[in-house]
Amino acid sequence: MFRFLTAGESHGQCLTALVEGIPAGLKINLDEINRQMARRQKGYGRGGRMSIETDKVDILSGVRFGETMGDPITLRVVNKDWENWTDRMSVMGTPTWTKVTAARPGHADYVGIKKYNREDIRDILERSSARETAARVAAGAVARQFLEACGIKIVSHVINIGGVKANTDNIDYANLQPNNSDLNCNDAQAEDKMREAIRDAGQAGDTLGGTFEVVVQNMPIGVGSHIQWDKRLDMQLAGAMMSIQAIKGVEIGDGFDYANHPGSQLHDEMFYNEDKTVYRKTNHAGGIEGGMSNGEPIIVRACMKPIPTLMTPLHSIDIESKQEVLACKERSDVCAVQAASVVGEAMVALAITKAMIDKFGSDCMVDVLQNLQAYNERIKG
Ligand code: EPS
Repeated sequence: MFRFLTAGESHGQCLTALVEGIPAGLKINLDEINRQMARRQKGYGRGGRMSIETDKVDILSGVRFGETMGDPITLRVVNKDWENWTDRMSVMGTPTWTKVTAARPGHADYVGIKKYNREDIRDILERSSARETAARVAAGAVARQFLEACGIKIVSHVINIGGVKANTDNIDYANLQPNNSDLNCNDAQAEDKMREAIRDAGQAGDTLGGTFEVVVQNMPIGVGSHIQWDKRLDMQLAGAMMSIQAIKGVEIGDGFDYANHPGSQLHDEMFYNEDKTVYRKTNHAGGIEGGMSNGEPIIVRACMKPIPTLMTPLHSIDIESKQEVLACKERSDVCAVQAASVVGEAMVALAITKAMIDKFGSDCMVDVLQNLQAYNERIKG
């Protein structure tokens, strides 16, 4: 059993992730966790908050002398900005600050206020903020270290920002490498145009969304299962990806394009090579058949909507007076698609880790790796 939870508000004291089920005996590299944290922060189009924070993880439990013990792992990311918000975000005392009452269309503001019976939109926006994804990236960075010990790698790339599309012909998904640019796009020409589009949107007080792909390489065959709806790996991946703030669409492999062609053109034909291995020449299925990994790279695509906090605000209502007003302006980002691609990697890592642990066990790394090796031996050919 593997699971994780996060806690914390955007301008509260810290964000926390509690990760349970990582086997004992996994070596943890804290610098590598913090490298993932820095990747989430660096995208072109991020707002002022990113220059305040340098997200670093403190490990508070579950790791001793650099190795997991099988205990729940607690990860903490301190919000440096908290110091500037103690008046508005104090744990005790009486509020002295004016309430936020102008709901932003597209945000959790209005529904959250109704559902939770609150009077200040801040009680909703603090937790619905995508700042929470810092805790997910921390948890995902631990999951990635587990997956790497099993030989599995996860990479991502951005393929569309605000309608500017990268060239995605002939991508070698099995060998796709991490990209360290500020938009995580492998097409340098398109990336320049994306930067231009973000700059223009920022100047107009507007925001931009986009699309990215997360790829899982060297995935063993048969993780996930066809036997029950909630054991299907594609269901677990789609749910994990859809849970990221502002994600509105998820596809696996050819996804919605399956609707446009006959079956004869879309199912990945099977061949047998001299090494007595079954192989495919195509990967329309995105590495999953019947809810199970089929050994091809897993390809998950997600679409992020433009962030709803606009510096040229949209028409809305004041939740207190019911007057028509312009939506509130909170400091925010013009475009966070690069950050979402890093968060997407983390969520995919967490979903794959759960499915791997369901299959190969979670007590200790020695058992997991032996189980994996014995299984790979049995299914050869
Ligand atoms: C974010 C921190 C936030 C926003 C953004 C993500 O910082 P602040 O609200 O202090 O500027 O930049 O949050 C949102 C996009 C949102 O919808 O709330 C972060 O650390 O990623």
